[in-house]
Amino acid sequence: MVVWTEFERSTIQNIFSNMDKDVVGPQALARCLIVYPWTQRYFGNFGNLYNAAAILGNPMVAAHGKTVLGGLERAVKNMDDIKATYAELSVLHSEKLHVDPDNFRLLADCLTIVVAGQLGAGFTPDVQAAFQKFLAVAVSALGRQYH
Ligand code: HNI
Repeated sequence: MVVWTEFERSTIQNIFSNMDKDVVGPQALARCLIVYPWTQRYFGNFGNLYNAAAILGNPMVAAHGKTVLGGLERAVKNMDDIKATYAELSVLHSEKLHVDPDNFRLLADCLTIVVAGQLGAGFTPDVQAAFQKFLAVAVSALGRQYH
């Protein structure tokens, strides 16, 4: 089981409660699709992903970015059992969506970069460490049902 310090818990909760999810989720997913273009293959039904401007302006990307953040919020609310919280979501990504689990980390890294941009000087090394630990646990839980 993952052990969280009080600092880690409060940092992660603060980041999520203060973030503007309607901005951060879409930006993180758009960045992932732009920086790692092979991730676009899972979103063939999302319409125009032709270039960075199209991706940033695509309403389906924006909507799905919010969905992903909603998924992460469930993990924040269940920090002591992220594995069980994500069991079904992991099966979905593995068996139905066939998403290569390496991509979870790429999206997590994009989210870190967007959050760092928003927090500016507040994104200290300690804050980064807590946030990335949380994302690593979430990514690992999402990859659990792959075999
Ligand atoms: Ni992901 C659907 C959460 C990473 C491709 N994804 C979801 C849903 C949630 C979710 C929640 C909606 C499930 C449902 O409808 O029941 N995804 C997450 C989280 C992460 C993540 C928390 C990582 C942090 N997903 C990724 C990545 C990819 C991805 C990295 C591909 C590169 N996800 C998808 C696709 C769908 C999806 C594709 C279905 C989208 C649709 O609406 O058709």
